[in-house]
Amino acid sequence: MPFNQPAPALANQYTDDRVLRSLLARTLSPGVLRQIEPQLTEMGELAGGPLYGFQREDRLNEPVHTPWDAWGNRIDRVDVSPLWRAAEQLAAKHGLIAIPYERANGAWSRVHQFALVYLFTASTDVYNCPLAMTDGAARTLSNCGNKRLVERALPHLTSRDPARFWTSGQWMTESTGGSDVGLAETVARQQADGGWRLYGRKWFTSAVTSQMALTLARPEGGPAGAKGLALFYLETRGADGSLDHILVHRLKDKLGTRKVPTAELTLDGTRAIPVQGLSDGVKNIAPMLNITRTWNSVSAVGYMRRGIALARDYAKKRVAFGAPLVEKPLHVDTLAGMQAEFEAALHLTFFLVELIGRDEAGELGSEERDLLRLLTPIVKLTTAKQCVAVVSEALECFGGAGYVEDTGLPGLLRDSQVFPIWEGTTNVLSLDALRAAGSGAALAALGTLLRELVQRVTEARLLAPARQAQDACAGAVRWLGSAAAGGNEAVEAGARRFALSLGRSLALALLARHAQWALDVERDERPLAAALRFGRHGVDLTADEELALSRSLALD
Ligand code: MFK
Repeated sequence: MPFNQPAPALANQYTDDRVLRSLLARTLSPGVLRQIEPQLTEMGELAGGPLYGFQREDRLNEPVHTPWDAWGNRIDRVDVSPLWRAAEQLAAKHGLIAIPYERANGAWSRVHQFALVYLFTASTDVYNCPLAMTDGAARTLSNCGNKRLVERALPHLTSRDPARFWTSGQWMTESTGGSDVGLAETVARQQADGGWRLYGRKWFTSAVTSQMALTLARPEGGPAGAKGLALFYLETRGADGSLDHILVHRLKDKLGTRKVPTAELTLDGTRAIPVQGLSDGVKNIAPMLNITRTWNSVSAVGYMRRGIALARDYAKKRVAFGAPLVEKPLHVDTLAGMQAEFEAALHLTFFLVELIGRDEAGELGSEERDLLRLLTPIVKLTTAKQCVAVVSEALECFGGAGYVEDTGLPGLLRDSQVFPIWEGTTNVLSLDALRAAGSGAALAALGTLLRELVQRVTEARLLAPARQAQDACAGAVRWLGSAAAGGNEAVEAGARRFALSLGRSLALALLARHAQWALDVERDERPLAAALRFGRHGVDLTADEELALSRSLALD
């Protein structure tokens, strides 16, 4: 027999996940954990077993757009992959959207939901995209005070019955820009009967198969910019089941997220209802953005975990130069570096999730709400960058096999590359973080949080990383003060380094706090190792280059 390399395999993705289990054991009360654990175990079994197998079988299936039927009628039918159809059923049955709206576990309902999402995500070919938008729409409608829309859509969006369950699109991007949304050209025209119809081209609509969408349009004659846009609710199909004056031109030919039917479409008189007045559309859709950005963070951590789980299993099996890779010091060191990034990202993300749950349960004061606003873009941009680096490294752990399509590994990297782009690029979110830092209240709250986290650390080996986290955060805040004295250009040029420093220093402080707990309660030194290693990777990026020199370097 010729030599064959062994394929990697996955265990139950919940019971096998020391980091998630330890985080939940520290965060949740024993009663809540006992109650949700069977569901997590079931999802972990699905994710590591049948769904992972299904995903590999389904690898070549992509959504298909059929513009016309055989008799020349425009139908714009979009068929999604078999795994996507199964994922929709599973998502409804497991309450992936319902859980935070039912709020059975009060402030901890978001942790419950996102622990399941984290397990579900890497085995379902980015079905988390429509789910993210559905959750965002449910949150936005719940906040908006529009009773008619709440009563119409919320029972569908939060249903556990697959037959009643709806997903929602978030149709913002136009060819004028995915970042500069205020340039949107879609127009809303009021009809004689008082209703509204939308006219315009939406350039990046993930996913076009949803039953409804929240979208932006400018009421005719309204002022330019973000303020002049209004937030509209639309249902994609009329009573006869056909698309409501929506023409699907084509599906995007994307680097990754190939299973997501992202479409270019024209709204040619689609009926729509203003959600919340006739202006301030960007501001009114912001609750949706903040939820989908959180899904982005959770998904990024889920993909990191998947890459590491596969690479670790393979390292136990793959023999090279006379020994399995797990006995090779350099390979082990590489895995340790990936694991440290992942552990930091998981603690950072679930801290944000905890804040959202407490906010929705009415437990946050104004300082913590400012902190939540600041951390949403920071966690998204930090984890997205980590994910691409970790998943790229995971592919390298397989050598050439990581570069071969039918291993399923290249798709992981292609999908990961969407996380820093979707829902605001790293730079756009860095600028958003500056906006959220605004008056200084959020930064003051972050400083207080860092002090509290660091105070809980007593283990001698953890004192240095804890101090490093606190110093880096304080240094970033000081940098902002001194850069501001140099004018807007200096602040903007350093915004990404500032945001990443805040994200990484908070991640390190959370990791150090957890490591202390794990030493005390679980007698486990691995989180300590993660904190030391993550600290060595660096958390303070604010060191300023000379502006004019950087400019000449970039534009040469
Ligand atoms: C794996 C799962 C991932 C999920 C997949 C989902 C796929 C969805 C596909 C997509 O739709 S991707 C497209 C996503 N697009 C973006 O994320 C937009 C990126 N651009 C931005 O985020 C810009 O920062 C923004 C458009 C919001 C800035 O626009 P402007 O024109 O500069 O508006 P401005 O004046 O800064 O903000 C308008 C108001 O909104 C301000 O409030 P005021 O009027 O009271 O001053 C802002 O403070 C407020 N605002 C903006 N962003 C906010 C926010 N408020 C709360 N939270 C935010 N994030």
